[in-house]
Amino acid sequence: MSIDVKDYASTVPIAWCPGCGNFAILNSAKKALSDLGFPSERVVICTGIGQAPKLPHYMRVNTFNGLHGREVAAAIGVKLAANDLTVVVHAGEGGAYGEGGNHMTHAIRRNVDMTVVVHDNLYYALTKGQASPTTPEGTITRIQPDGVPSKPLNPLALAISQSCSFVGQGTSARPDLLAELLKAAIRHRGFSLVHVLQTCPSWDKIHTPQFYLDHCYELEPDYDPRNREAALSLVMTPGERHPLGVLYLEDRPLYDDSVLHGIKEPMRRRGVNPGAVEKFLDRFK
Ligand SMILES: Cc1ncc(C[n+]2csc(CCOP(=O)(O)OP(=O)(O)O)c2C)c(N)n1
Repeated sequence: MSIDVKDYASTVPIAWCPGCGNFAILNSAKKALSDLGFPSERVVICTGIGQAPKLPHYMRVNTFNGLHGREVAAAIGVKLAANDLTVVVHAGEGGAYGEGGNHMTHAIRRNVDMTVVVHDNLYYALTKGQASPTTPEGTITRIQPDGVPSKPLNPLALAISQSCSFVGQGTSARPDLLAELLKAAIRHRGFSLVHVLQTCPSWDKIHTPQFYLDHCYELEPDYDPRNREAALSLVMTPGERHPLGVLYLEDRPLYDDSVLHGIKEPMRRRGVNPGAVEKFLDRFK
């Protein structure tokens, strides 16, 4: 049964720039949870620092706001302690692929059951538009006046190459499509990466909503996301047009299951048994 989107409304004034793509992503995030019928108390959104990480401030939902780039690490802890909750991360591409690239890579490899939504606006937006891991090579910024000297990271190829269990791409210019993608990602059991091509009216005059409408296309219904070679070749030759939808799917055992040894009860209901802790420590004597 779906839940009224208004149930996720927060009274915190929104501090994003007018026209920011984050507004559309926020609406898609609320719509996805409302369509899934997930009450706000069943969801935890973990974030770090940046414009994207402000998202859960503008929703009535449990949240953990930690350090820049450490949102995925915090989310793993939350998921293992509260394994009955739905854990979602919202991060900028700077936090997710730059400062937090290590955590992201290893969380993908481990396959923790969570959804990571990366708002890729191509810049470090909060700190005034420096180049981020995905800024196109040669782009001139106020900090890179001679142009960005490095090639941009290819996060989709990285995720697929590491057998990420769910890899999807959406855009803030197509919020309804993004809401559907988020629903599929959250429903998926395993590590889901949703890469969102996001507009940033303050630092980027090129990648406007119209740009993404013109340069993105929906994957054909007969596209097979379980074909690894096809998925890799799709994202290794990015070109001018960006595919939207579920790019890659792989069923893998969950890290959560292997470390929790079948325990279904969340930690807050299990309580602490000092005898069990001592017994556990005895194994290392
Ligand atoms: C470890 C660490 N490095 C750098 C910073 C400074 N810092 C805070 S937010 C930010 C940029 C955020 O960019 P991004 O993660 O892409 O999110 P956006 O603001 O673009 O949504 C930076 C560089 C920090 N707080 N901590």
